[in-house]
Amino acid sequence: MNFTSLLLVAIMVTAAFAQNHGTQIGGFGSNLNQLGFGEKAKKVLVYKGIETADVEIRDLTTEKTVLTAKLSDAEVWEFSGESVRKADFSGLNKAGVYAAYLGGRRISDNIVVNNNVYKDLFEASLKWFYYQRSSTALPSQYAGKWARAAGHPDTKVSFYPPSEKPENWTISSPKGWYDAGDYGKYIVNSGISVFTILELYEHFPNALKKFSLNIPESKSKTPDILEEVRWNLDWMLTMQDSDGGVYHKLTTVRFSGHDMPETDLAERVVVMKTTAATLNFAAILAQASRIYKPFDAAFSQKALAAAEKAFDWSRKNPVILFKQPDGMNTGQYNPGDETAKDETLWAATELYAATKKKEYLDVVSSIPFTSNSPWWGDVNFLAVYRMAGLGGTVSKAARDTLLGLANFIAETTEKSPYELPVMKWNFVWGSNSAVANNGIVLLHAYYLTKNVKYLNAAQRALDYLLGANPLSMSFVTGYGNRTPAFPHHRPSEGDEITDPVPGMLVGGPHEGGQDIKPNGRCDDYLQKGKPALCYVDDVCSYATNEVAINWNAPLVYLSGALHFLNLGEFP
Ligand code: G3I
Ligand code: 9MR
Repeated sequence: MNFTSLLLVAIMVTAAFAQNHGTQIGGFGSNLNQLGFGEKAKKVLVYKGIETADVEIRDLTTEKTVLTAKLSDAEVWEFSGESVRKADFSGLNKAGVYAAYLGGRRISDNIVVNNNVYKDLFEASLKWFYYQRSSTALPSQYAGKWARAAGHPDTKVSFYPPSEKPENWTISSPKGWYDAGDYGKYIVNSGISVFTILELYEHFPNALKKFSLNIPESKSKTPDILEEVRWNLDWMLTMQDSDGGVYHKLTTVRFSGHDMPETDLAERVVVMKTTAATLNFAAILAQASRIYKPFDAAFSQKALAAAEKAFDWSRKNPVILFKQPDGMNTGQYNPGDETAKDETLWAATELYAATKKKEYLDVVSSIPFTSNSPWWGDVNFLAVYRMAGLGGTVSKAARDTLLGLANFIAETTEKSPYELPVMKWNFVWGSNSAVANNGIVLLHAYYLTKNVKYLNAAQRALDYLLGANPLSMSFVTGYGNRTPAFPHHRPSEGDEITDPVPGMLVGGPHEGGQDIKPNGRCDDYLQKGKPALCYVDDVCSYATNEVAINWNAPLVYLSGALHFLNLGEFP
């Protein structure tokens, strides 16, 4: 092969690499929230250099130094192996655009300070759920340049394996949100996702009644956030069998190609009913029956009846775990969830909140609260949130549990060299959602106590997601200075648009490496012992760079709550 051919091959290989790899290069040498801060918020930057001078914060309009801050002593952050120093410049509380300097050299991205700094992010993170709608076209009037045709009508869905149902058995199960980067619809993952968004509405109803998402239902009397969630609730209701049990998921038998929804024409199927799915369903429909009552009384009644029927089914079928049928490879939402005690507790709290029936309180009292931030496989803490707000003896136990975990997370944050609410066990598949959920625990504690230490630590959770991390990147598509360009998200890959759909939180770093295949496209991005660095901005990395409804929901909550708190609202 002559030189010219060799050069051509080298150029092509480089281009291919660049086409699918985001190469994140840090900003000016420090890491901080790339969107900025509310005026009264906690403000921290993390720096890796060794200079001893003070950090100067300069107003970029006047070029004057408005504040100086000392850098802490260097400490090693165990999750990245970096030696870092931090500077707290929370005294900067005047709206404006600033930057940090050290010894006359600029060391930070722009630092935007104003009380509306998270509005667009919150709106985009919530609007993303509209982009995840199945069974409908997304016209440009609502979807802008990410408009697309309808996919997956799901009006004739079969059962899998087919041998377990009569021939030609089908159900109609339209609507609902695609789970993530794939086109599956999963009840278990809908549970915590819907809860989290509805919890934000319950905490800031007045602000959210006025918040438009520019969706087809925006002209109705029902708040847009509730109209968007309704798209998934309507689907969830179609997944309940006549006996009250709920099918675990609706997907194709195998994951589809990375194309647009309207091109994915493979047979769609539902699979076995499970206890976890049925209890997630019961909890969510009970919660929805309370929230939608002022807007749609008939739906509220239907939701509550379905929830009670689902709970009854679960009492007769207490441990039916999902088992992936032979030949199927789509998402499972199990293993990882081998008990239904947490779902039973959560469903009972929501049914108690909706009905005040003693039979549900008796179940709640029979299952202990546990102190783990919630995720799809452990929803015990969602029961803690619900009961903490209800009053009574059980509520006291819930509040104690909530504050116990919040104190641990806040103390971890204060001791962390990065001043982050991040623990070793958070570095799992979907680590960014674990950090976001830590932030939600902290905000619930802030609401209960008004102790600003919880608010400050919650701010650091959002800071981490938006740039205060060793990769010096914002993990949200389109929001920040260095953001994911190649998320594992079929519509973003399949459309002819360079920019990925905006407002999506990618899963984030962890050492699992489940997407690394020998000689595969997803070359080895792992850095052993440094989980905070194990991430690659490449479509191949579904273990670090996919997006999911249970990851965006806590971002919606965290960015929305901090936005409304910045505006002076309080639950
Ligand atoms: O529960 C164990 C824990 O005990 C253990 O210490 C830990 C470390 O090994 O693993 C934990 O199990 C993990 C489980 O998530 C719970 O965190 C599994 O290893 C891990 O493989 C599993 O990953 C899940 C992944 O699907 C694969 O099943 C993710 O949580 C889940 O978010 C992801 O969900 C997928 C859907 O199936 C399909 N749609 C896309 C979506 C996002 O990638
Ligand atoms: O796209 C799928 C993603 O949603 C899942 O989280 C992931 C793990 O279950 O699987 C992805 O699908 C891949 C499959 O697992 C293996 N062949 C390549 C598929 C596309 O990346």
